[in-house]
Amino acid sequence: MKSALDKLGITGEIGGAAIGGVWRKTEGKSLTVTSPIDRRSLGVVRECAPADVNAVVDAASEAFLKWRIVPAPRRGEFVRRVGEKLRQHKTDLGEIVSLEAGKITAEAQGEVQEMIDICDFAVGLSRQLYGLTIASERSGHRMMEQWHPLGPVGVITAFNFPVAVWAWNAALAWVCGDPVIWKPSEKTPLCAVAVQRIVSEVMNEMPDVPPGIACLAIGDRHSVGEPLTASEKVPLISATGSVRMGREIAQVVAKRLGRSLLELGGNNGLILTPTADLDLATRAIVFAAVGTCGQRCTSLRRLIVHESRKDEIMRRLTTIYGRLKIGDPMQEGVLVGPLIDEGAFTAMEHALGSATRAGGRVFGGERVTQNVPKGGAYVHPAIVEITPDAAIVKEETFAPILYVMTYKDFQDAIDIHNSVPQGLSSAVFTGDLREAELFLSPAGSDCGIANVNIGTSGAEIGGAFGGEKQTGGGRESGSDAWKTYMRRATNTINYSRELPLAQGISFDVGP
Ligand code: UN1
Repeated sequence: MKSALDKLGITGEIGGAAIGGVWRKTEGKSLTVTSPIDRRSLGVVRECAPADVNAVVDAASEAFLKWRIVPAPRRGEFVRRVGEKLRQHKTDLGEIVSLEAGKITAEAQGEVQEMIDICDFAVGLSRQLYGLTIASERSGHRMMEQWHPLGPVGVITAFNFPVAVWAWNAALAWVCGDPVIWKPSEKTPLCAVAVQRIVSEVMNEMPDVPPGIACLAIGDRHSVGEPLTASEKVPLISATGSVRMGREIAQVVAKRLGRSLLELGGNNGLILTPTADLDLATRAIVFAAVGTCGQRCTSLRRLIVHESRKDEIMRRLTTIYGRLKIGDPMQEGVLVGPLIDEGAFTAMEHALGSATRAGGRVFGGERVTQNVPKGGAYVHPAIVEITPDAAIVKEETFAPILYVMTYKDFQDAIDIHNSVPQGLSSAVFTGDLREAELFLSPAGSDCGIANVNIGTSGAEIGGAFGGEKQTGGGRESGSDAWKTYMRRATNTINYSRELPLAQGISFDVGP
């Protein structure tokens, strides 16, 4: 039987750059991709050198000149077909996500579903890129705004959502009239290769679509990230990753007065109140804290529980944690796959060490070596009882560590909740309307995502996704996030025979 990798053309040494379906023989170093499941080799990619990136950027810039004048609904037709192809390849692509990112099958399939969903969203959007008409202060005048394509968009994605985050960006960028240049994580380039193959199948069906609207450039921050972010030809850089990475990108892009859309770290909290439905809350907490092995930007990292319910929730959580099935993510029943690599394991160990030194009580967190594939970094998810002022609680560690802290009154809970530098996702579990509304109010959660009786992770694509403070302020995916991918033109049209000036200015230059 052909493997998913074979079916999506991942064999031999793969060139690190593609312009539509045309692969470029790149000049960078060779990258052997291994699976976090067991460190077996999955494929070899020849990375880009900076010159390859420049060639890709030029192709995207050229494609832009054509793509921007294609009617938006026609651009939507391209995205519709991409969505159809993704439906056809969902199982295989999901398998590659599991192999390369270590996600359990259900979550890998869910990630491909997010791609399909955003394609559907974007198809509808392609007929709804609305501007306003605005009352002019001058008679015989009309004012309006139009949204025009912006130009090539550089999309830098992380290993933990190796295909969906690209899709949020690409589907919107394409209907908005922008080519996309994708720099995937070096940890998950084969997912990107597979997606590129799928997209080029659609291009074969639609020869009028310029291939340069879908470009891929594989390589590290020096060979690809830096030339891409520094390029004046790329008006928007959309980047997902660490705060450190975001700071660097923001500065490079700001220096050339480009636009950046940043989706950086989260340190997501959930407030568990006296009236919370504990059955719901327990399930939500476990999914958010251990799902994707704690490697989502939206993973739950801080549980802020009312002191009256701490013992009960700890009892429930430690019982469930004790029976979580950890192991090969592609095996039925497994809920926790591996960490992405040894570096992630070391970071987890460090965080647990700091927590212990700060007086935290740690449950779990050990390495798992029995009944798991050899070579992968498997861990027992950890729960740490700790005080909210411990320095480690303010940091995002990309691993399944849940810090548990208590509060007495709701205002304290909100203060604790907001006392971290990141601001992505948040939740309150309560049956009390006042608490729920306060949490969602201007004086409540300071995050980009605030939920009631739902966990912090697993957001739908229909809402704008992103957060505040060190999370970077960007919004991707649904709602009106599309506006970041376009430029707004304000137009004033004079249909009178006079030339009145705004602000009532008289400027008589004679006949
Ligand atoms: C991320 O971790 O970068 O809300 C994205 C969620 C997913 C996306 C997470 N829909 O958990």
